[in-house]
Amino acid sequence: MRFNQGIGRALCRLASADFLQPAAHQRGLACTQIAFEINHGQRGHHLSQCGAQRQRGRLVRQVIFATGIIGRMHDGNVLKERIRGWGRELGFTAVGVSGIELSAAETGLMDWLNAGLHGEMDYMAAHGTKRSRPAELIPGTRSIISCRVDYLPEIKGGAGAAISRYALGRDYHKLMRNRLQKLADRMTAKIGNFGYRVFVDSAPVMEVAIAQNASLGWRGKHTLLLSQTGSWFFLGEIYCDLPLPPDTPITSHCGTCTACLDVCPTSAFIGPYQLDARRCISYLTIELKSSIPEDLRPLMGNRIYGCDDCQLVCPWNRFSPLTQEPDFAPRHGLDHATLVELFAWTETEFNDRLAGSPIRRIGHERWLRNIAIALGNDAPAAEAKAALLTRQDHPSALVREHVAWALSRYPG
Ligand code: B12
Ligand code: SF4
Ligand code: SF4
Repeated sequence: MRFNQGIGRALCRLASADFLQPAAHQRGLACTQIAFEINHGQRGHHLSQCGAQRQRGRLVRQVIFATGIIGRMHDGNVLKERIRGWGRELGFTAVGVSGIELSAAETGLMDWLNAGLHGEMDYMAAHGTKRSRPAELIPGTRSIISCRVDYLPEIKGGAGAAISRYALGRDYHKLMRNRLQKLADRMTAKIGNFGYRVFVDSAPVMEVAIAQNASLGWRGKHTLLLSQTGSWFFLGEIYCDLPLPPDTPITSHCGTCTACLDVCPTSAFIGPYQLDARRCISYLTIELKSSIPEDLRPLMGNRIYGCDDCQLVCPWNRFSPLTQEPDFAPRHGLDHATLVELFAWTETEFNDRLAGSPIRRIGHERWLRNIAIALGNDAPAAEAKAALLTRQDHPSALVREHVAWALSRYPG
């Protein structure tokens, strides 16, 4: 990545682009002159050079005009608003700007890692301080553009398998990455080359802390980012070398509410804002590769991929908009499928049907492991027991162990 050009070039191109040009021309001032002067802090020098070649009255008008532009642009606020607008046009539901100072989040991250609350998610500890120091990850980073995409789909629901809402449709990584790239391309087209990198989830990036700084919401006690239009959204970022002015963080609106902490089926919260990931059903069903601790299995109920409970109970999610993204609409009836149906999928069916879904990443073996637990938690039924029996000699020891546990919960 080239991180060698600053906001100067950006404003220069922006000034000579669509929205400033007419105004500049009306006043008989070449907009590139304004931009150059703004860019490189050589205000007096350039204006006096230009002015020396002009009438005194003309110079005064130029200075007044340029001062107005400087007032509007010198801290990048105009550019930031343009970026926000382009982001909205591309389908982001919110766009904000954060600086790169994340020292408070770094302390929280280190405490969390030192306490071992990340369990087997070694990638969370693998990058030293790069995760909390954006300029160590990407040298030259000066600002971060944080973007939100809403994912709440309309669902049929039912008494079957519970799959978290974010995973009912297509994987969001591709959509988010493409859209962030389009925003970066739009910025390049409007302001010229600048240094940037786009990130979605998997990179060592503190997405929630960044989005919080970028005013996209406040941190809910469940640790997720929350806004007055709920928390059913994904986050993605553009790290860039433009010194954009950061937005002002929003104050918390959790008040005395503790609904998310109280509802958690596995008591995964140590306290407000502190999650022991090792107990979270999202971790157990998605991240954990090995056997699921026996004491937690009965608490998982019918949740076979992720968990939405701490969000479902949040009062702010009553105001959540449904997603406008066709990609996030449920596929293959995942929003109302029965456990028995899903347990019957062969590995080929699993891979074919879940192509493009985030669920595919856990593989068929863990899929069966998770469903076996849910069948073990279900009210005993002949059909469910018969389904479990079909897998009791499965080649995978992991599957066999969970099937045996589930069968042990059936009478007789
Ligand atoms: C690892 C991870 C997980 C882990 C751990 C979650 C966690 N809370 O840490 C597991 C697998 C459990 C998980 C689950 C889920 N995840 Co997740 N996850 C991540 C990931 C990759 C990193 C998060 C992280 O840095 N954790 C490390 C710890 C240290 O961070 P933390 O909890 O934020 O800790 C801070 C607080 O404790 C704070 N703190 C401590 N004390 C105090 C006190 C006060 C007063 C305050 C304000 C703060 C505070 O300091 C710490 C540092 O900032 C991010 C993507 C990313 N790259 O950021 C997605 C991400 C957070 N996950 C996301 C989602 C959607 C989920 C699930 C909803 C999925 C699901 N339905 O199953 C669940 C929700 C569970 C939950 N309640 O958090 C989204 C959240 C979007 C949003 N609206 O915020 C993200 C941002 C992915 C994305 N790109 O959109 N996830
Ligand atoms: S996702 Fe579920 S298990 Fe994880 S913290 Fe929230 S309520 Fe608890
Ligand atoms: S449920 Fe209550 S405490 Fe939890 S995030 Fe929502 S408002 Fe905050």
